[in-house]
Amino acid sequence: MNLNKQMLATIILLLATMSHALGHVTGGKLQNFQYNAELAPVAPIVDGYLDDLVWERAIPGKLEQNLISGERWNPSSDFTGSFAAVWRNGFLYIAIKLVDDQLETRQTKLLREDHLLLYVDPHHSGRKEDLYRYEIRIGKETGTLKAPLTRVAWGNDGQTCELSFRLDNLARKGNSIGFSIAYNDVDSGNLQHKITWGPEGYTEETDYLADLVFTAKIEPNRQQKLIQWGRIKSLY
Ligand SMILES: [Ca+2]
Ligand SMILES: [Ca+2]
Ligand SMILES: [Ca+2]
Repeated sequence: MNLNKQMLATIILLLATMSHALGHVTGGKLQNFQYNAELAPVAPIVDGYLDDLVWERAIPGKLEQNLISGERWNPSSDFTGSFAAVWRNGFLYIAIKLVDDQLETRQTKLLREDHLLLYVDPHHSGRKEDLYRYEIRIGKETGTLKAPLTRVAWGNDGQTCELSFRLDNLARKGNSIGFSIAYNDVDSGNLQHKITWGPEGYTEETDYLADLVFTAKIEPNRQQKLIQWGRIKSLY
């Protein structure tokens, strides 16, 4: 090995060791972390109650990553949370289930209240930009909604929630958007935890967003035909 090759090998080794030593979640690690939102045969009714058939079938994503410590969060009565997402006719629908031992919703400042923090990045920039951030107060449906968020509905005293985002042709089979969902848990007047859906090691400093991918096991047209056939059959 001549000197140049030796130097090059040393540099490569150093770089490899450095990136490993940093230990942060990088875009690379997030590549394998995604939520598949499946095409729904019928859109859910955005009323805050998760009794729609699509939510029974959707696979939940769990909020079990502590954004402050970077460690896994064990679901407990202190906080347990999950979400599911489906799409239909240009809309993304999100269902959320929350358990929180002390619900704090009567403060004037958002920081002193339990709230959800979502990022929906239709342009798939992959980064946490303010433009894509949605702060959702528990149990509250009033106020102007920032596009493309079109509706927020709560049920079961703030334990269930449904949201809809109008994404038009971005909600199509195979397309990906940036996505994140976290819960800021305020108990006894102080912020206790920030729990998110994310890979191990993911913290507040992680600038990258995971992917939400629009999937469809059956082609939309074929599925629509099947539904129509079901309707026809039910007439007899
Ligand atoms: Ca519903
Ligand atoms: Ca709590
Ligand atoms: Ca709380």
